[in-house]
Amino acid sequence: MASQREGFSRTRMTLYLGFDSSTQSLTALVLEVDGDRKQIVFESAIEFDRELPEYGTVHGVLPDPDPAIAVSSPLMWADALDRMMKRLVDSDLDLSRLAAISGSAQQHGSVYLNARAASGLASLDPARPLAGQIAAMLARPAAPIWMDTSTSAECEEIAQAAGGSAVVAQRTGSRPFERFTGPQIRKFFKRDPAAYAATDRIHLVSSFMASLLAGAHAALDPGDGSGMNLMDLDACRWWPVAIDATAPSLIDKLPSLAPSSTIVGRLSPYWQQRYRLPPARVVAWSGDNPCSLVGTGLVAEGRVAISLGTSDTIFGLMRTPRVDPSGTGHVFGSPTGAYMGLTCFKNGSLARERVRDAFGMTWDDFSRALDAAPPGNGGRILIPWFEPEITPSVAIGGERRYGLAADEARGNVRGVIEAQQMSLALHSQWMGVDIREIHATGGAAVNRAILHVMADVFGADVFPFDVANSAALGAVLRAYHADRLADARPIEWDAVVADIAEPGERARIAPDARRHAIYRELLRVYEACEAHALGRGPDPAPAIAAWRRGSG
Ligand code: XUL
Repeated sequence: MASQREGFSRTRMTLYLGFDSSTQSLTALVLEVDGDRKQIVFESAIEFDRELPEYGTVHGVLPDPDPAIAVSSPLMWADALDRMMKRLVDSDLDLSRLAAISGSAQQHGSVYLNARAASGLASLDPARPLAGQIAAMLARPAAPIWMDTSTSAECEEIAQAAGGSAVVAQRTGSRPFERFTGPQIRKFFKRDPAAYAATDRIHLVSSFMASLLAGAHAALDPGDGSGMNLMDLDACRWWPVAIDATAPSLIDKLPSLAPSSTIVGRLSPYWQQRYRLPPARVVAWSGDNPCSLVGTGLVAEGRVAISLGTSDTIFGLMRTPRVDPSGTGHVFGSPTGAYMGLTCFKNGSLARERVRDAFGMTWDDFSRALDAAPPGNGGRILIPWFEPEITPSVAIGGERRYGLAADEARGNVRGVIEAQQMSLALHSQWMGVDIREIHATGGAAVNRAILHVMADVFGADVFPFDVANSAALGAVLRAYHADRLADARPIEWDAVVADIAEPGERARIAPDARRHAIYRELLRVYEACEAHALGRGPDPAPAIAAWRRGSG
């Protein structure tokens, strides 16, 4: 009897696969669903620099003498996908139960394919590795990614042609931003018109990866489409004004837009034959931030997540879109069909690493140094723009220090973490959320010393998420949600995230009221230092001195 029951339940068990193609690695998660029970049964990551050194990336980026340029290799991403599939079939999972696959990808990056791609993707040779076959389909070997800051002129041109930055922000959710795909496309068209003309399809990283799985050009979801400065956010359609302002014939080169839950195809014969995989549904991929929204359980308004990854981001769901009047934030589509507000900071994990490495520390040393310096750092401020910054917009990198010596280990450690958290607090005020609860994710969210500073700066409860990769978790949950919808057995979003993308009360980090009071005052000092560093405000020394007197 028992074995019969087991046998019955096994047949109902379904597997879902979610990827996250991020700046520095490709992660895969497998979710097993058995009735209401969900669990992650496989998790693996391929780190590009270490495991695919033949592509020559540093932190996932191809080195370039110009610090404003950041490009990567689409072939490396394809190679990682191929190798990850091999890892999956070499595991002991019964992949015949695989029902659907989806994915998350770094936002804004673009892949340029020629006219050979349409037939080439459909007729890949299963005996040969993927990357070598994709090479002939590229109209441009390199893919510009979100870290690129080289398109200020194009942002200006697009804004002018489309009626001004504010109009672009109102329509697309963001003013023209250097890393956004439209300005990147315009730069490519201006620099290399012949290669632009030979481009048949411009994918985002997300729709490129989905196309590799489906063996056909895949549609783009509004979550990632809204990171292009090309999509009408309300209508979820391409906005002709922005398209015309960007490059000629662009409309013919863009993928179609479709809701996030769209099944863009079935796992192609290439994968079925190469790895004996079933014809699982391929669900539209989305951007890492829209996926993380689901992966951190933010399917209702009022809470925010902070992701401490290569970039640091703060985001939350919005029922109705509110555009940032200061022009630093973004409104993206959410996979749930609503919207999300987001602010992105480029000097995230690489800035933390810069400070750690400058003093030859391990992460444990770093945490100890952080705890050893007092909250408020004695009024010593570090503005951590080691690289050109997105928020606020800083074209030429270079950190600034106020009352802080460059060789003072503890002060610099405390300085970088406090600055990042104060900047997150300052530049997310436009979202209008009274932040009481923060879901912390991304690699650095395992560091409780950092999360204590986060809780104290925001005066909010911080819940670290168990799965470091909330983007991959969001992707796999999206696969589950879309598969149920396609089977005409729809499931509500709060049921999708229940028991798996919910904060654990035990891990809660509560703010300290006294420290929060210190940061409330220090935030104004930080703001003054930032204004000064941007050349928009007076010397903040009097503000720092006044804070020191007040806190002493
Ligand atoms: C968001 C952004 C980054 C990337 C990182 O606008 O640029 O968070 O998505 O992968």
